[in-house]
Amino acid sequence: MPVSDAKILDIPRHEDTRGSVAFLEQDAPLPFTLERVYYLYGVRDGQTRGGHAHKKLEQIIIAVSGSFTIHLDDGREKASFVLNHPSKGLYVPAMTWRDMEGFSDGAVCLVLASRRYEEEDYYRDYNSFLDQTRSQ
Ligand code: T46
Repeated sequence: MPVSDAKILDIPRHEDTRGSVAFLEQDAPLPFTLERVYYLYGVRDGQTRGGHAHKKLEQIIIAVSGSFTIHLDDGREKASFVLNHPSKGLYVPAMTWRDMEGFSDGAVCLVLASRRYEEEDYYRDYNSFLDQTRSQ
């Protein structure tokens, strides 16, 4: 899928003097059926995550605390996003290589995913990923 399909979603929320609550429901704005939730935390200064693409998995990635940068690559075009607010989610389509860096101290990266964990869904070798994208 083209990296231009990646986009920042505004997560609906309610704010009042007590604070805020943000919520995602099917189609509002979740664009896929939710199959898995996972989160990254305790990522140390200077560490990177990602370094792979998924064949079929779609995701929404949210910085529920702190900030980090995601670099996306569809084999032709690249785009980078800074996530730094819990009211913003980044939709990442399938067949998108991602590298994540610049995690702030205490950052928590929440991921809503369209599929369960399957190692067979991963491209972990960038050249294999490129070969596949260029043959499509
Ligand atoms: C992404 C970023 C934000 C599991 O066993 N189950 C799971 O649900 C997950 C997500 C991971 N794992 C195992 C597989 C690996 O041995 O945990 C290890 C590290 O996971 P991964 O290689 O997926 O690398 P991350 O954690 O940097 O990336 C994950 C997502 O896979 C990825 O799509 O965008 O979080």
